[in-house]
Amino acid sequence: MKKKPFLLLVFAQIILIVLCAAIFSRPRPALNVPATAQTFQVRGQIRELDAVNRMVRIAHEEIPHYMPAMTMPFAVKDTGLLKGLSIGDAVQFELVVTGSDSWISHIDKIRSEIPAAASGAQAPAATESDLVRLEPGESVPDFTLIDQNNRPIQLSGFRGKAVVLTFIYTRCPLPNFCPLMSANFAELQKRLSREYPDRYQLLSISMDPEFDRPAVLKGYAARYQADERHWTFATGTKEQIDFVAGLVALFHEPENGLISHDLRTALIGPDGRLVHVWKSNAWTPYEVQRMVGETLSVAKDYAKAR
Ligand SMILES: [Cu+2]
Repeated sequence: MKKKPFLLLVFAQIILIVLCAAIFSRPRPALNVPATAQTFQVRGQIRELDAVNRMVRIAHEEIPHYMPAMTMPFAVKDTGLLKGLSIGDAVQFELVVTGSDSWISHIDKIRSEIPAAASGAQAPAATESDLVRLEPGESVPDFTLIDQNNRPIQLSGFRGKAVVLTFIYTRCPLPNFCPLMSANFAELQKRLSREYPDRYQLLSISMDPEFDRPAVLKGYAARYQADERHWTFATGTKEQIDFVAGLVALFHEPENGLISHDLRTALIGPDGRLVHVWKSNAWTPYEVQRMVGETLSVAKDYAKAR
């Protein structure tokens, strides 16, 4: 007679344990392919491998209905995928694209690297993207661009504020590149407006000055609810953009209507000196907010001490 409630209790406990296990052991969703994701099978050749930043740069063939043939950095979530691969290898890979992210989920070598003698170049010890022209602490040379209202802006015009600048282009199709930079800046705008109103400036500089004219940037700014008082979108001539990009060694190159590029986000102190450069998309608004706070408090102490 007593057995039944006991069994029920055991049964309930088992269900509870299974439920807990299911909740806590749920695989990180990023590793799964969400139902809404698109996947593409692509062929290409490896140009750069960067396990630290979970990135592989591939010169790839056309991805029908998505992207022309170009050389692009792609994210990998599992760096184990890069094991056994070398620069120069011909590969076949699966690209997953969701509304907010994109990454390589599978990659196979189809032909080993083209020998150095044949390709004429050994894998470079330091790639261009490792080089930052300016070092932290150095004064950032002044530059002039035009903003989304077609008005000239100068870096020196933001003196006294912490400036966070990044590079984007409005037609960028990869959710974890430019769209992520802009989404992160939107979040930064919220955080910094709360913490340090009027002591900061966000600056998104287009890498596509031919297409991204002020009116285009104005529409793009609205999409991210940019507050014009704190967040400027800038364009200019190709030479002007190249100058600013060169300061932080941003790689960017037009390719078949899109732009092959990597990422640079820089923090410049209120004194116009470079504080830090983030070289990938692996930064968070929280991290930048903290560094902005430190920079501003150092500047304040310095002003007091004088
Ligand atoms: Cu982009």
